[in-house]
Amino acid sequence: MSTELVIKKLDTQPIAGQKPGTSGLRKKVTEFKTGYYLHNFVQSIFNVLPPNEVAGATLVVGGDGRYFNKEAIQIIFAIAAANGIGRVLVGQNGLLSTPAISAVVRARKALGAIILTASHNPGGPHGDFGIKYNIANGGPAPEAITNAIFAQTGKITSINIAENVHADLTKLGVTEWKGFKVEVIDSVTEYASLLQTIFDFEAIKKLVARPDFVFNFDAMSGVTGVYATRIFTEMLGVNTSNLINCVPSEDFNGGHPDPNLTYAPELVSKMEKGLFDMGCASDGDGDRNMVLGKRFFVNPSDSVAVIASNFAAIPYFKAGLKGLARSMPTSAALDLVAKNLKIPFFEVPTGWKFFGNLMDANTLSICGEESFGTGSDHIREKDGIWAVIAWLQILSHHNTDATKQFVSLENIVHQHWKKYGRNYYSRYDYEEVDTKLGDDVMRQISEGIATQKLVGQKFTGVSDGQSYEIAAVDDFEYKDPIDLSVSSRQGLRIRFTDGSRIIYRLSGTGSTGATIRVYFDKYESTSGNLFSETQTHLKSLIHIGLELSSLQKITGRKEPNVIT
Ligand code: G16
Repeated sequence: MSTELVIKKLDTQPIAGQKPGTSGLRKKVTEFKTGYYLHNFVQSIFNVLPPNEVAGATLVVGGDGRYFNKEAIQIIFAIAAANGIGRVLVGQNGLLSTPAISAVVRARKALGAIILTASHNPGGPHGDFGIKYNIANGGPAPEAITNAIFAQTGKITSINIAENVHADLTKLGVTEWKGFKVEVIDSVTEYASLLQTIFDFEAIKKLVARPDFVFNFDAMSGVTGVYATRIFTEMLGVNTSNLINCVPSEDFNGGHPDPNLTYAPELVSKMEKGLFDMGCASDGDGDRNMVLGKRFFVNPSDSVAVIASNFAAIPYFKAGLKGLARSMPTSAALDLVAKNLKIPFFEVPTGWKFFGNLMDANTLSICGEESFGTGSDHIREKDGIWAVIAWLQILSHHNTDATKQFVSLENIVHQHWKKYGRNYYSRYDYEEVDTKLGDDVMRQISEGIATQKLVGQKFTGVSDGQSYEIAAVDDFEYKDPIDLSVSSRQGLRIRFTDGSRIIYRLSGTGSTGATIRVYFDKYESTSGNLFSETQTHLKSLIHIGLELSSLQKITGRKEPNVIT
């Protein structure tokens, strides 16, 4: 006989500021631990979901293992039980990467998932925490749902909670109450099985075994350590000594688990020394990826374009691609691949949630974002490990004859540029800027956009002497072609007559002040200069972008914190 649930109602009141950003609600851990901050948000999710869909349904819960993950999971069990959920699937020790959660939701036909992560933001007692709701397709809830959850947080008065629900997260198996179960599942198995149906692991094993190819992976002390150990080592034969920072840590060992050139210094310096042929990193929750060749950085915008143009190397795409998509600030390299393949192409706002509808409507196979996100319709989240294996598969495809000279990652990207031309691309991040100053920078540009007075302005490039003329300016708006919903104010866009673009956005994933992002994209055709250094090549465009926004004058910042 299983135990009856002891359910009670807690009185609460609305807490200001619980508006989900680009990808869920992210705040300091200290805020999440105060009073009913977490409880209120979780109950607000249930207040939005139709009770008949919740009754007896399966919910997936897990996170990237950051500080407060385990306590938050127990609170979610108790609230889920009291709101009628029938079964919660949770990763062992509370660990499930964001892509693995998406895979489990789909495989188990769950109602949805609650994901506990602040992604690439630092963790620990003074770091960030985050929560987001994913729907039954395994992807992030669309804006209509996140807006409804936010509206609930503004009027919530009570929380339903089961007093006697607590489950041991360390042991696989089921704990049961009357009408409610918690099942602790292996964090890796279901996700790894899915990847085995997508890629040719045998071919990759042969690549990994080559003496002239050394691979290295940095999990940045995030959740992917658990996946890397099982998938790269046990399934693909990578030596354990080539995996670094693969033990998940509650504070990411004091690091900033953001796989980019600034925050993954250990891997970047090894790659610059030429120690490995391929080096990759993933973020806290395993959905972002960075791919490096020997002394060579693969820009994320190029990465998705190269994967798409080499789709035939990946068994999952053997029937061809349905369509391609990128977020608006991502470079236009992918557009050229779609054009060449004569398949549909979509430009969506920043945020993986915008790809879900297109995938569900069978019009999208591969998509990516400049923010180190790459993925496909195998799930509804971006997928760091998938992207790394996609590159391994492409390398193995180009190197089937072991007697020939090794075709490197750099060779493959260079071949791509020679075929399509190159989009020189860079992003400048100014982090933790005073919120008002961030708004002032955006206002400076948006006024010129509103009055259209920027159109027709001409500049002479400070370093290349080239003439740049503004052709069009707007604040990007997206109409979802499937559900026809409209998302406005998605980034200030300045387009030049030669196709170059400068884009300004405020990040929606930070927790302190404003992070200003400025994106630069300049196309060089196949007959142009394809092999310049990126910052040198973009110097004139960057200068124009900083001048137009008065960014340095308004914020007092001479340099960005991160340059990609
Ligand atoms: C999230 C979203 C991505 C987005 C990124 C950056 O990623 O899922 O789609 O590109 O944030 O957003 P922002 O520029 O607003 O900071 P993640 O990995 O943080 O969940």
